[in-house]
Amino acid sequence: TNEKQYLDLCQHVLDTGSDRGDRTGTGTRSVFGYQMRFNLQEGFPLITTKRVPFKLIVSELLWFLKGDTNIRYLLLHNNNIWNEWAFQKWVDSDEYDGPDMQNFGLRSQEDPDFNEQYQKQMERFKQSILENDDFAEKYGHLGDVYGKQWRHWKSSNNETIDQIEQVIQAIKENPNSRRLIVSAWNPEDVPTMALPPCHTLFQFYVQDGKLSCQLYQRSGDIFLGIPFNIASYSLLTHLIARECGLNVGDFIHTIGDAHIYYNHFEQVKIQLSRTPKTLPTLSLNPDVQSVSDFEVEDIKVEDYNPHPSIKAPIAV
Ligand code: UFP
Repeated sequence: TNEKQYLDLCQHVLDTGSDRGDRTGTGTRSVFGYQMRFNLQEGFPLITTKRVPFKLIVSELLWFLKGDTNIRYLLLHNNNIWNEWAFQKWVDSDEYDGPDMQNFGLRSQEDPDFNEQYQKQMERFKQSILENDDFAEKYGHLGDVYGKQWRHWKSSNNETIDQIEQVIQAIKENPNSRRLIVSAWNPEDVPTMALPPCHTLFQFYVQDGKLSCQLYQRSGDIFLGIPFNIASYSLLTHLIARECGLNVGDFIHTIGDAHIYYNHFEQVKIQLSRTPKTLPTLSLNPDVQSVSDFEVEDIKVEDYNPHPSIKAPIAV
């Protein structure tokens, strides 16, 4: 089944991975090069052995597809997953007048007193982004993230390339093409990016009226990131298929450095002890055709009855 492939990945890395240091200082067990294939006709691959927050996946993907790079849209949808990156810019600026927020990611996890101060500043930051247009313009933008590379790639003659629009045109006009690619990896931007894109590149393929998508993900946090990423790109495949008048085929997930952080081992073992449930189905508002026109309320999963969520610290 679809979900078994994810559980097999977890087991494979635990059993055969190499223990490696990493950028975050947490330590991981990792393999290099792994592939999973999800048949999207067999249900929507939202993992059921723990609850995965589908709403966050939807608002993040729609944010990318709108070409938006300002976290205000995410905050309006109660989505906090990109906050830290914008917050960093604010606390590094001259305008910031609160307590020292140096290295807030690690300190907020280790020091409860600091965490209280941090949460307070983060609330202040979020309020300002939501209520103050100038502040949102100044500190809400994340720069060269997916929305920019997908929809406003800056070319050398200062024009912008809309890769999503182009790939949709190409799928419609030339479905046999072997060049149906969207790249988020921009070597010119990478040195100055806080988080170089994990989802480096994806490619589409059309056969028998069905659209398949393969993602090359350079780095994958198997416990926290990967279930999110599987659902996000499966949803993207559905949305592009809708606009192109196609059915969905497979989502193929190829991962470079596939790792489990040391402080996720217990959680992974709990998950591996659970029996997967039936996968949910995806329901899209039938009146919406274009990927740019979808709003969060147009996208739902039905019959999602997962095991309870499992908490784990995120490596920053
Ligand atoms: N990561 C994911 N999926 C994502 C995302 C990040 O698994 O969508 F944005 C993880 C992978 C890695 C870390 O553990 O975040 C990024 O660190 P690095 O740039 O060092 O690979």
